[in-house]
Amino acid sequence: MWHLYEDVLGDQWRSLIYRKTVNKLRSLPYKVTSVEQIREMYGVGKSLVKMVKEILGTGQLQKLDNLKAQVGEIQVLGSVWGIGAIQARELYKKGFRTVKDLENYSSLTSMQRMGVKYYDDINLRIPRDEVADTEKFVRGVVETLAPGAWVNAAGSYRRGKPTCGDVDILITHPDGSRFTSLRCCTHSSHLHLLCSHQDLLARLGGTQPDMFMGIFHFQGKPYRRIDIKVYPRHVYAFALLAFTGNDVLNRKIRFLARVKFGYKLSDQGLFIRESKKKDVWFTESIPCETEREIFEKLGLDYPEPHDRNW
Ligand code: DCT
Ligand code: MG
Repeated sequence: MWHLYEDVLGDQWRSLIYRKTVNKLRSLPYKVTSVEQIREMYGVGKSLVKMVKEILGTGQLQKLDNLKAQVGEIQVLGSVWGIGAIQARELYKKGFRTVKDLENYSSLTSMQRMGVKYYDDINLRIPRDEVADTEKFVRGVVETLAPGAWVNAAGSYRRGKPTCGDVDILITHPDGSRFTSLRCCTHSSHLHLLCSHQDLLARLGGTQPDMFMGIFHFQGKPYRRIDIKVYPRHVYAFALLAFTGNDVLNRKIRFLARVKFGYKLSDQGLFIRESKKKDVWFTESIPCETEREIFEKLGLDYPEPHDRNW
């Protein structure tokens, strides 16, 4: 209950009470087999005695089961595309319990409405062949906008997974002047081009011009989630590393970069700390043309993408 209140429900106060209680019970030199053993303890109230009694008598705790059910419903609401953990809790407080409940809720953003509408489809895994076909299709569209552009499917696809949760596509152009026209491909007017092109149907999600988050419907397959990100060539290796993942590897190497060298690693580069004390970094990244170079700069062995499934 301590963890559910803290991690999912964001109720720090209740979490603290349970944490204290758990630690207190854990610190006892004996296993509690009767409520009499705790009744007189400092800070033990009636409700805790009641709960311990229930656990000792039935091996269960109804309050925990209820809380787990509530948390499960909040997590489902939070799994809708565009709805975060905090909003999921707010929606739950407003009385929403299932994704279906959200269908006619007018206060959702357009992204969230699409997340609700295509919820079942989006939750299906995508066979990697379909990701490859999508990458090929996007490459074809991008080629018409900026010939010579690089288009790579990253994420779990690049790590060799047989199925993927979404399609993560990264784009750059080795020629800086061409890159400008490429950035335009994620602007809404150009998205129209993408949308009307064959079956690629998508909506602008983010406000940044170099990012497109959408849902597409390709060749009669289920509706799928796609993220398309456009980076300048000089940070492309960092972007490719970050969006190949997996997330655990990213956390690990970012942590290592920080503690070993005081560097900040992100999808935008590898930055040297400007001042020893403050969280201030130089804005210019250490140049790295390839992912291998990034690992070298961090003194780490280079893992092939399929060895990055930690
Ligand atoms: N990522 C990260 N931290 C996160 C989430 C993602 O660093 N919390 C990075 C690593 C993977 C990449 O972004 C793409 O993210 P997802 O598409 O969410 O993950 P995936 O590894 O591609 O897995 P899935 O098959 O579920 O899409
Ligand atoms: Mg992915």
